Amino acid sequence: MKLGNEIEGDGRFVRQPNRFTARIEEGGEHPPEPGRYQLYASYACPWAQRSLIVRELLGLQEVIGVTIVDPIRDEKGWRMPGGDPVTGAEYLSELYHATDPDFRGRYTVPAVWDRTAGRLATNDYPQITLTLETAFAPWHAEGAPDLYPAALRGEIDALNDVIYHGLNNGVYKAGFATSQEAYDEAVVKVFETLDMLEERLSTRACLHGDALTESDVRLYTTLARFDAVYHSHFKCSIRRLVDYPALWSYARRLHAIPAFRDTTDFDQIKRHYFVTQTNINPTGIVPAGPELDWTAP
Ligand SMILES: N[C@@H](CCC(=O)N[C@@H](CS)C(=O)NCC(=O)O)C(=O)O
Repeated sequence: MKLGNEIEGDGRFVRQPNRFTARIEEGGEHPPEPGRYQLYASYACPWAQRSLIVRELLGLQEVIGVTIVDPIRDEKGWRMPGGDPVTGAEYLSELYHATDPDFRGRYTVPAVWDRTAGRLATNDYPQITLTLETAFAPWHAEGAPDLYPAALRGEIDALNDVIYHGLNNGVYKAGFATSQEAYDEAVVKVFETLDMLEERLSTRACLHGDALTESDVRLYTTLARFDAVYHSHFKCSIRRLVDYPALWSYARRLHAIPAFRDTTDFDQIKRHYFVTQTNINPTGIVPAGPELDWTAP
């Protein structure tokens, strides 16, 4: 895995900016329409799983198509086994280059292809779920949850920011650090964030009260990977998820919801991180365990 210019001189990992950030919005270049957009996602990737969860929670499966990539990336990046039925591409990189022939970064999931425009509309992962929640509201299934209620948006955005820096991206900062100082700084923040969330969830069912929101989706995808991957592979080893009673019970409660469970594939998650990220696991050996019972009541 080549992080190239994403490692700073002091060993800190600084994530590349999202290259395609057009909004799917009414009156814009990419208007929301059923059948027009194809989501490229990997079950292994926490950023991509967010969009798979939200798509299913909102009942948008017939409105937004999905192509799932192979969990093991080769030197050409994410591959679509048998070819992508929508574009015919074999590699996701082809869609990046069809959109920007000069693209030089990592070809990342999630990415959304506009079939009418014949180009990628966005790979801006935090915006993709918000777009499904807002611009695609006319196509939400009856009774679908409101994951981004207008009255809570300020609070949701603020907490998402803390969760992103401390945890979602915090585990990557710990895992990809190439200096002790950069690792120490990141790992402490990961556990400070988990401690704060443990306290918050000891008095409420979801992060913003009783109802599920965008913040819960974002937290879940990191928790689902924590003990299986981040604890060992990213050296986030001060505590495990199962050592946090409120967080572990919350994670299992979310996992019991079909949109979360159906899109969580522990085997693909483990194989992806341990086999693909040879910068930190050069042998590519996938560890056995840990044995966790995600279905325990
Ligand atoms: N788009 C973001 C986040 C999405 C992301 O990092 N996805 C990972 C998988 S979890 C990916 O597609 N990586 C491809 C690569 O590193 O070549 C980024 O550029 O960092």
